[in-house]
Amino acid sequence: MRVVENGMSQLSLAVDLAGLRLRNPTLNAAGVLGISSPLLRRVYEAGAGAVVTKSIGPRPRAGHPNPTVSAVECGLLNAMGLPNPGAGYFAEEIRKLKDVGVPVVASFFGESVEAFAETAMVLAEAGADALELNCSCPNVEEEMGMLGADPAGVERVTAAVKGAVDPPVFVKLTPNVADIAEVARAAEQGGADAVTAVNTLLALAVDADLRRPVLANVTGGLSGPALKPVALRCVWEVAEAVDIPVIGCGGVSGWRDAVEFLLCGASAVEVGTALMTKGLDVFRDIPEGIRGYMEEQGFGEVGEIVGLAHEG
Ligand code: RRO
Repeated sequence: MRVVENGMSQLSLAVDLAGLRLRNPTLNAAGVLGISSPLLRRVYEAGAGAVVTKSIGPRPRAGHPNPTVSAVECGLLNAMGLPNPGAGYFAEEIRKLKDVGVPVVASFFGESVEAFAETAMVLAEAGADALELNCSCPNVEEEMGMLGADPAGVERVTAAVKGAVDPPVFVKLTPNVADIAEVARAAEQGGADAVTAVNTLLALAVDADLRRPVLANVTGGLSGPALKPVALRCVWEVAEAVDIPVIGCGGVSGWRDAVEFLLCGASAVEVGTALMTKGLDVFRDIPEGIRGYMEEQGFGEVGEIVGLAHEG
């Protein structure tokens, strides 16, 4: 309900994500503009509620050979292959962001339960306000496997990370499973403070002239507008399955998309591919658009919209 004081309506865009207070419900998605402190600082200064780093592993990793990205109908295909400078190096980038007051969500991965926990500890020690456990990258090697498709594995890794660090832990889920609700429940069971739904959808592009797949890795992850209806369905199912907050991700490019995710049960949204097509202005436009929607519809707080499409 909107509070009216001295004739002025008090409308708040602030949200609480498992104890992490954001000035508005937008973040960048992991992997987009997240590889250095100056870039992430720009994301925050453009208006994001908090910033999310590129997924960081225990040690430096080169990633897959080129081509690693391809524009496809209504989206983007990537097989970056988890390139990152390693947690030891990136800890310093997090410290620089904390020195200037930027709320940081550190996305991370490991190739074993121990590596997940150790990487999380390094990033938490550096001052990350929250951690996003990435068990859902579609571009991992066979031997690493897709942890996010194994509910028992997700529960085990989440519990190990929760036992190792203090900041809230968000678990990022993959849409590449038959039952995403089951994996979300496993994350909650392991102690996750929130879940992010979703990572990219496993996909492929082929070049008719070359008669070969476009990406050197053959398959990649699909993001952007093509992913949005899948992501909305995932957020819907996850929101019905768990009691922890859900962060929506997948094809958010304008305020209307963001509102749709909130209505399906997301407490905040991550924006990825749209940052490449529309630029940093999305972090001004989306909060402004949500504010306009709230004014028009008579809402005082973002939380009042969350999950409304499930009612009635
Ligand atoms: O680096 C990547 O290839 C990558 C990652 Br870690 C991820 O989580 N999602 C994605 O689409 N690409």
